[in-house]
Amino acid sequence: ATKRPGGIMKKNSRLILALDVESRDKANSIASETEGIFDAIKVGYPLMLSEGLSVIKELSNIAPVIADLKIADIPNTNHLICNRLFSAGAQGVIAHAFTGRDSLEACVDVAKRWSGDVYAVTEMSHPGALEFMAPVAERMVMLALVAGASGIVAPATRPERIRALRRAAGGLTIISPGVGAQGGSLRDALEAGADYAIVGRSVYESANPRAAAEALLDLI
Ligand code: FNU
Repeated sequence: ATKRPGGIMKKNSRLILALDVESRDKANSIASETEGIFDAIKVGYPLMLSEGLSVIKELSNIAPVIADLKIADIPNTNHLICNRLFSAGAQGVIAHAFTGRDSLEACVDVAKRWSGDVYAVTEMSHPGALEFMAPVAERMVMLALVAGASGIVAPATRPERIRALRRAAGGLTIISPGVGAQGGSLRDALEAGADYAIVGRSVYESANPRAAAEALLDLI
């Protein structure tokens, strides 16, 4: 399970499916085809803006859902956003850390009420994250710790950075996107200290998502 009490994500495959498809039917069919493989399903703007928040409840019948809206507002607005996501059935939310302690704590306050999880974004996986995020990523990890987040998001595209952020993060859960389509290696990310790898396109764009997901399992 996630390391903060309250989390219900079971650490099994250590794989999280990023379901960035834009239709409910596609989302449900991929989630059903791959049922039992992923420890959680991450949904973000593409699916929620296409189909609304109700997809969260549907998918949560298959696996715990992490809502990835990279929440980044003032504390009151963060509070309102988190309440909507948890009441829609999310088990966890992803929030930016760069907004500072009060904003992140607002998310954690709401999450605790729902026994849910907050994952704070520290350093993103794309090249542009080297401009502003990487230089302060360790400080954002410290912020995640003091704010009481369950975990952090760290880049599978740069395993050496996962290693560094793991040193700062202690027992926080690390979830790590960038495997496959963005060039990151699943094994390297997990070996560097990620608890979970997040995988999107290399599964949902595959002609056979279940086979693609099973191929990842074989690597672990
Ligand atoms: P795939 N994602 C990411 N990098 O890729 N939430 C980050 O630093 C981050 C994320 C998400 O590349 C991205 O939005 F904080 O198709 C997408 O949903 O495997 C997923 O992780 C990666 O998808």
